[in-house]
Parts: sequence; structure tokens; C-alpha cells
Amino acid sequence: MVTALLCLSSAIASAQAPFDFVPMPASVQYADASVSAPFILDKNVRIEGGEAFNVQYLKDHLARLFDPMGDSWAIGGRTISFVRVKSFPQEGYSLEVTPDRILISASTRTGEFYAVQTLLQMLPPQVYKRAEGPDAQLLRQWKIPCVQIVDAPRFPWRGSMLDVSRSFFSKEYILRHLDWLAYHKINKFHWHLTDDNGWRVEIKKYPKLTAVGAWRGRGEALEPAFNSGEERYGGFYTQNDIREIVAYAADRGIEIIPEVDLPGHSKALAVSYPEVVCRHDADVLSVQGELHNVLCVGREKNYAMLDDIIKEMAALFPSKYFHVGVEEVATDSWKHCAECQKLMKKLGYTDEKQLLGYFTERMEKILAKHGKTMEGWEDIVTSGGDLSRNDLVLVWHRQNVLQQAIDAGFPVVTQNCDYLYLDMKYTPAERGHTWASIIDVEKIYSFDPLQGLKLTPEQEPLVRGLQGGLWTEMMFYPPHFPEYQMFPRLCAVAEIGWTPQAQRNYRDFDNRLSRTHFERMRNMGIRFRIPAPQVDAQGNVRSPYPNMVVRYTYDGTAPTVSSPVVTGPVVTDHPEKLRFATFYGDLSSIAVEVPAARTYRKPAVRVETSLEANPHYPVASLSQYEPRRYMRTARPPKQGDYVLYTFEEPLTCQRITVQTADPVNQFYGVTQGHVEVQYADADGFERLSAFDMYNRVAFEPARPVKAVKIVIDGPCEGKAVSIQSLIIE
Ligand code: TNX
Repeated sequence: MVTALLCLSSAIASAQAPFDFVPMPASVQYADASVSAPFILDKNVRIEGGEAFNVQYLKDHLARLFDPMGDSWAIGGRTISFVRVKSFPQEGYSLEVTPDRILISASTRTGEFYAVQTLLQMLPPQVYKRAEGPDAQLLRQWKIPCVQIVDAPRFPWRGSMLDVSRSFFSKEYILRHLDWLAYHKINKFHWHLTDDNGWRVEIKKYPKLTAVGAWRGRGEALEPAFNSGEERYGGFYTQNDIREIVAYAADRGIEIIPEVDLPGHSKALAVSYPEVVCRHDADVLSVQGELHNVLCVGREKNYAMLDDIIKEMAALFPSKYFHVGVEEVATDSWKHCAECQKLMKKLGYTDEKQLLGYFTERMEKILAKHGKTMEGWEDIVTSGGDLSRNDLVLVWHRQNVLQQAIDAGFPVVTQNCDYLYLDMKYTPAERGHTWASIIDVEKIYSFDPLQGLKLTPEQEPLVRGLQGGLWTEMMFYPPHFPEYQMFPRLCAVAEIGWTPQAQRNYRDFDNRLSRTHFERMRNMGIRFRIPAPQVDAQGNVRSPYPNMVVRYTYDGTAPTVSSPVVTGPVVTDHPEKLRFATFYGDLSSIAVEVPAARTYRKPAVRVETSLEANPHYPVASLSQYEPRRYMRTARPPKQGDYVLYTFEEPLTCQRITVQTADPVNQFYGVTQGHVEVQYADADGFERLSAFDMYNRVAFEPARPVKAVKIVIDGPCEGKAVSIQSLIIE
């Protein structure tokens, strides 16, 4: 009897107030809990009204909490009632919880959908978990304290950009991503579908775009890139996939804006249909080092082809906007092309850059013909084209560029690279780009799209909002890195876009994340980033959050879920081998060390190589042991090439790490090669292992070492290979 009672009471849980909403609604007013009874949600609550999809979505989620026996939602006195009230703004709603009724009012199905999202955040986090089989822990009921929420977003544009060219993401992954956006009331998905390293959208009239342009690897038209390896790598979305994805998004209040990046970033298009690029053999490289990736603006047939492509895509994407890129174009390519020069003369232009303006004007017209308004990166403004002020400008540089675009009269969305580039590192020790900034959660949260701007009242509505952007050059490892880079930073994007500025507070946001939202995301299946523990020089360790533990190892390996938890002082004679990581269930942070416990040695070394070095990155860098200096070759390496490090004195040490790829971007590593060692007491070289996925070989020499040799075994990725100084402990 007693046991039964205990079970029962533990199954009746109660939400804590305040609720940990993310993003925080504009207005939340709790009723006095001492006088008003809570609303009791159980399987007997009836749902009244509501748009069919929203009701089903709510029911599907509630079925993860309550036993869905029969059609029990149809009986009982308490209700969740949806009503349509015209006066609400487009995405706004109110949600009123009283003891007998949850009343949701909105003017649109999207407003209703967002009210449902807010309601889900009043429920336990397992509402986000697809309950699989008998392990589903069902509740008997859940008490929701009475509250009144009146809510609408601060900005109409709250977006996520995903580059699916550099890394490919399956249809299933995109659908999951859309779910995650919807849970955060993010309403735009900017789908960067094409770039130099892969064309990802089926175009019936030009089948080679995906037969050829969607694949890279050895022997493919597109070379291996970003550690995708020798094997064929890639993929694309069929038009049916796209229809399915677009409809799935629309149900969840998300508009998908396709991007075809033109006229630069077009290597994948150019390898599929080589006639689209200028005919010349000058070595004009794009910022990313691509050759021949710019469409010929003087070739009239290109516009007919782009018209065909846009026609097919315009039919797939109901969005009013269509993004045509226009950034980072190596316009010098047009300098060496007879057709482009002829066009320049005809138009009376004196600078190739003006041709970019001409191209954007042409694209605007083609898009208009297919019912679309042009969207482009900020470069559409600076290109000098005579453009409609309906065109939407996506600014990726800083606030001064946003101001310029606004002053020129364009509506704008910011993806400010200092705050909203989700491919940047969170902290210096983590993986990611650094060229724009290092962006931890607090920094992104601190951003206000209006900061630094001087706007007249008429200009203010031109700022449509913001989006976080994930470029995917660096996603190949570690596993789940895209999610790591996106979350929780996208939670901050959601709140910046939704919550009134005056109500935003980072400490409060961080508390909401750690108290509840991390658990929600875990149930959503997001492998989000966990911050590393703080470790000081004395070996004192602190977990970043009270509900996360720190695990450790003694042997220099990264801690795993089965490593011991730090509960008191960790005693060891070898502090240099200690590694710590924060764990939240099976999600873990990067591993960190006791600062300065490892000592690095810099023995005199002579370096010779068969490789020709780029003069800016000389081989001499390799004897200097400076972490930021490295050697880069002038040409791709060939089989048999080598780099030989010979120590002046036989070297006794614990460990040598041979690290290739550049230390800044981790590009251009040795992907096919191995390391050999010559011991001081031996004549020949002994073969060690091949380079791993991190383009690295580490070994612990048992005897004094005379020399270390890198040997290239086959073609490597990219146009060069980068080699760092040895790391010696
Ligand atoms: C710049 S921002 C790019 C992308 C890169 C990104 C890497 C922009 C419009 N172009 O092509 O992937 O930097 O951070």
C-alpha cells in the first residue's frame, strides 16, 4: 500500500514558477499561487478549436508525457482552447492559464503555433523526447501555475543559415534542424545550397549539376576538401526532398530562403558546365583559394541558364526572397576575358567591379520574372548596381556596413561576423575559425542588431532582424560538431530576435539554460556544446554548472562517461597527464589540462625538405617552435616528398607530436602520409603510424631520437600542405 502511494505521488509533478522560457516572452504575469489553484493537465483535458496541424502537434507532444489511451483527449471538463482574435500581430499570441482553462488567442496559425511552443516550455523537458517503447516515463498529471502571457517578437526575421555545400547534411538532418528552430521560435531558414565545394539542389534541365557538381573526392571533378577524404563525398536534395522540407518548415512557421551563390563561389557549377566560366589561364584565385570559380558575365548564354535554374527553384520555394550570393567575387577574373572586356567597353565601364553591379541588375530582373525579390549579401549594395529598394541585404560585416545599406534605403538583416558567425570558436581552446572573432555564448547574447546604428524613426523598420550562420568548412570532426557550434548559440539568437531588448539579461538567460533548457535540448536530441571545467595551476577544478560533473583521467587521454568524477583533490606525481572534462549525461566538453603542467621543449633542430615552400611560410619556421609559425608549400606535395627534422643532439623526451595543417584554420594537413623515426643508436628509419583524421601523429620514443621524418604517401587535400614545428614534451 505504502509503496503504491509513493509511486503515485512521485508521478504527480509540478512545474516551478517562473518557467524557464527560451526565448523569454514579452510579458509574463504569474497569478498569486497562494490564492489560485493550478491548471491540472492530464489525459482528460479537451482541446477545443485550433488549426489542425497545431492541435495534432500539441497532441503528439503531450502523448510523450501522458498515457494516450483511447481518444481520451475528447472528454473531461478542463480545456485548452484556441480562439482567433484579429487584433493580434502576425506572430503574436496570448496564453492565459486559469484553473479550468488554458486559453490561447492569436490571429494566425503561426501565432497559435508559438503559443503551443510556450506551452511546451511549461511542461517537463521530456515533452521533447520521442518516447520510444516501454522506457517512456509517463505522468499521471502535471500542474501548471496560473499565468498570463502576452507575447510577440521584437523582430520579424529570426534566422539560421546553414551551408550545406562545404559539408552535406541529409534530408533527415535538415528536418531535425527545422524542429530545433521551431522550438526556439526561429522563423527563417537560409539554406546555402551551392558553393565551390558542392552543388546541392537537383535541377532537371542541368543534370550534371548534381551528377558531377554534388560530389568530391579523388578522381571526381571536385577535389577533396575539408577532410572529406579520397572517397567520393557529397549528396544533394531532389526536388521532391525539397518540397517535403519546405512543407515541413511551413507547418512550423519557418520560411526557407534558398541561396545559389553567384557569380563567385561557383566552382561546383563550373566543374559541371565548364563553359560558364571565363576562358583564360591567368591564376586568379578567390579569397578561399579557388581557381576558375567566377561565372563569365559577358557570356549571354549564362543568363539563360541561370534563368532556367531559377525558374525550377522558384517553383519549389514559396518564399518571396531568393538569395543570389554576390559576395567575395574575384572580379579580376573578368580582366583576362575577351567577352567580359567587350561587355565593359559596350557599357562604358572602367573597372571590372562595375560588372558585378551589372550582374546583380540582371539577376534582379530574372528573379522578378519568376516572382521573386532579390536577396544578396551586402556586396549587392557595394557592387554599384542600380537596384530596387525592395531587395533585401544580408550584412555579414560589422554595424557600419549595416548602416550604409540602411542609409542607401535597403531593408537589412544582420549576420554580423563578430557575433553571429557560428563557425567561429567559442573559446581559444576550442575548434573553429577565428578570422572574425571568438564568440562565446555571453558575447553573442550581448549583441543587439540596432547597436551602433544611428537611425531615423522611418529607418528603424528597415532592420528586419538577425540570423546566426553556420559555414561548414570545419565540420568534419569531431562528431556532432555542427550541433556543438549551433547550440546553445542559436538559443541566444532566438532570444535576441524575440525578446524586448530591455528585458534581456545574460545571467537570467544562462540560469534558464542550465536549470531547464539544456535538459530540453538533450531530449530534443541536440548534441550541444558543454563548457569546459575551470582548472587552475594548483589543480583546483570547477564545474561550469551545478548540475554538471567533471570527470578526469591520469593518462593524458580524454575523459569518457566511465572516467571517475572529481569529488575532492586529485593526487598525482604527473600533473602533466591529468585531463578534465565537464559531463552532462553523455554530453561532454573538450578535455582540458592543468595550466602550465606540461612543459614543451625546444631542442636545436635542422629541417630539410624536398618540398618547395611558399616564401611567406618558409621552412625555417619549423626550427623555431613558435605555435603560430608554420611552413606552407608552394605546390601540392607528391608521393615520396618528405620533411626531415634532425636534432643537433640525441633527444631524450616523453612524447613527440607531429602536427600538420595550419594552426589557424586547420586546413591543408597531410591526409596521406606517415612518420618515421631514426633512433640515435640505429642507422635506418623506423616506420611509425600514418597521419590520423586530425592530420597528426604522436609517439612516445623509448630511446634517444636522432631524427623525425614526415613522408608523403599520396596526393593530399588542397593546393598546398602545411607543416608545424614538432611539439616535444
Ligand atoms: C566567409 S561570409 C564566407 C564564406 C566562408 C566563411 C567562413 C560570406 C558571405 N562568405 O564563404 O565560409 O567566411 O567563416
